Amino acid sequence: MKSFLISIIFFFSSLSYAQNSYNFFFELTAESKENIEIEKSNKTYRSTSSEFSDFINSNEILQIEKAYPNAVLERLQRIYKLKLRDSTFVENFKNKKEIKMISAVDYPDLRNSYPNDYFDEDGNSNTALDLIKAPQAWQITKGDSTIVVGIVDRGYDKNHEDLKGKIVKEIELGNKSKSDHGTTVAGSLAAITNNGKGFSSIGYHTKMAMTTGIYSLEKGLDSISKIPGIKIVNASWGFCGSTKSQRLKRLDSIIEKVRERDVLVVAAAGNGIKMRCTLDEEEKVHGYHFPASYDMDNVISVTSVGNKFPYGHYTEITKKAGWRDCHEHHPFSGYNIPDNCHTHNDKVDIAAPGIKVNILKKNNEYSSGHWGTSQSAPMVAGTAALMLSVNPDLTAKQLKEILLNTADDIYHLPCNEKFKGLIGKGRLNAYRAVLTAKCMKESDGKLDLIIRDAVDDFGVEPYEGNNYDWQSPDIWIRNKNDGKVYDYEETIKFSRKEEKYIYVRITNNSCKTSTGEEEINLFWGKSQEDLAKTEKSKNQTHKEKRLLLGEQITTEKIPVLQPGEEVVLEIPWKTPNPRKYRKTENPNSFHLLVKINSDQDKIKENKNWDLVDKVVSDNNLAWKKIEISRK
Ligand SMILES: [Ca+2]
Ligand SMILES: [Ca+2]
Ligand SMILES: [Ca+2]
Repeated sequence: MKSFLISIIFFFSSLSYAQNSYNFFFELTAESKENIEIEKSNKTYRSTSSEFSDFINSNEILQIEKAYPNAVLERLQRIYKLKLRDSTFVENFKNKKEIKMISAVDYPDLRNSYPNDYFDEDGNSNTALDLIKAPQAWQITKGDSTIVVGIVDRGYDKNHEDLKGKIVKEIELGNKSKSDHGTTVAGSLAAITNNGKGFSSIGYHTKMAMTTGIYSLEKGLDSISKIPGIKIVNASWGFCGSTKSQRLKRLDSIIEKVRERDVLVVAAAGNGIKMRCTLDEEEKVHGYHFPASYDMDNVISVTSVGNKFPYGHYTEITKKAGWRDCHEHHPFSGYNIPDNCHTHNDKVDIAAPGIKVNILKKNNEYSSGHWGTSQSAPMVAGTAALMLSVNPDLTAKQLKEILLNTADDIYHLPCNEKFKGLIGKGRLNAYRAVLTAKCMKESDGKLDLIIRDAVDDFGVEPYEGNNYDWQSPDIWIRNKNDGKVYDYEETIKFSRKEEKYIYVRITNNSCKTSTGEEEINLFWGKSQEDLAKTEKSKNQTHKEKRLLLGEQITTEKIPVLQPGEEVVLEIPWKTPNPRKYRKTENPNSFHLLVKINSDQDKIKENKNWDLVDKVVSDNNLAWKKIEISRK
């Protein structure tokens, strides 16, 4: 009874301690590492630099220690773990010249590897560009300023600070229009990126040409597709088809000429009922909208998906739970009809974010809550421009085929089940499309499968981002087997009877298709040190005080993966019981490690390396800290 009481007291005291501390990692600069060695003496911290000693002790520090004491890699030796009583003191560390970077454990600092206009004022990333994997695509190419995408529209703000110099040619047709629609479309396609203003755009360095004025838009399509060098035209407009319509007949003959010129037309599918095209009420299918709905090799019809909310997030506006990949109702698309969405029908080819997206508006203004397939189409057109920058020989037909064949299937999401076959091949995956385009032109013939250490790990070895805790976004754990829908972890509630589910995402980051013989090893360890021992002694478990501190969970085959393709593996796991670890420092904390084994993509070995050295040095290894609660 007595020992039971003591452990209860210990539990509560450690809990209150945890509530009053804030954890950070900081990295000393390479120069200052020579002069600063931090160690504890009595209750204060000492550094070889007395000025630095005074500084650290003035910040109510609870603890400083080397984050990876056994690491061999020089950079890892400069990283310290810091525990502060008051989080506001972190500002002092940010300003210190000896400190290269400081970041909180759960707040990844991505500013070094992303464009400087990728984040809003609150530090939130551009979720639409996250979703289409734009940052990964930009690792392959940021586009080419000699590639010009045509836009057929009415009017735009040529002096907008985030567009200036981007529109290299303008064709005026008819009288001037007051429309601002072209500003929004051009911004979504290729707003100036990494200029510290406004937003980033998928097209990055891509340039544009635009037709403006009050005129027939189909005439604009004809004019712009004649410009030598233009191989992609964006049409964020359209009209309903009727075989009797003179206007459609005119467009029929123009689109035929555009095809002969080998120009790709990326067209908005339409904004649902508001477009007033005939709707099949029974089937809930929208009527055809042109040019989007032409069944041609050089025309792509683009509808929308959301980009913003995690699945199950209820929004007051739609009175529904939505998700970033859902083609879903929104209240603006027309006339309060509950099931109305942006246009979906059997002519739609692909979907891209078009709900709650960022746009440019005239007079240097911006908006972050915009909707419309007018914004979805330019994301596809901008991706096509990146593809041309790595493979200028691609035809319109090839561009379309690659974009469709590399799209991510989103029909398995419950919110999209009712749209089966009506929102195209899936959601745009810019990374996979651009990589595939590049691989058609050149390949080094080497396989490279990856699992990421952090969101800003693009497979480059070693990983040198600022996410010091290596919180892999490619490993997550769920209480139920729903992890292919919800790709983030939750706190696991221990159960004696039920298995929990680990999810592991593997991506083929090379031009070589994998064989299907590659596999993963999955380990768990109580602490990072336990994990290191478990990994080293292969399949053997080791015991201390009759406690299991880690073991291999499973070995699993990786299916054949095409360039840029990913797979999510689902692994059931009977978790350890955290109650058995109640006398350890962090009873609920456990670690998972994934190792990719492949004859063609071998893990780098160095006998001096600790596990942490190996994890950052090789993209075949990643780990994740997880929590298992007692009930
Ligand atoms: Ca910008
Ligand atoms: Ca690899
Ligand atoms: Ca790694």
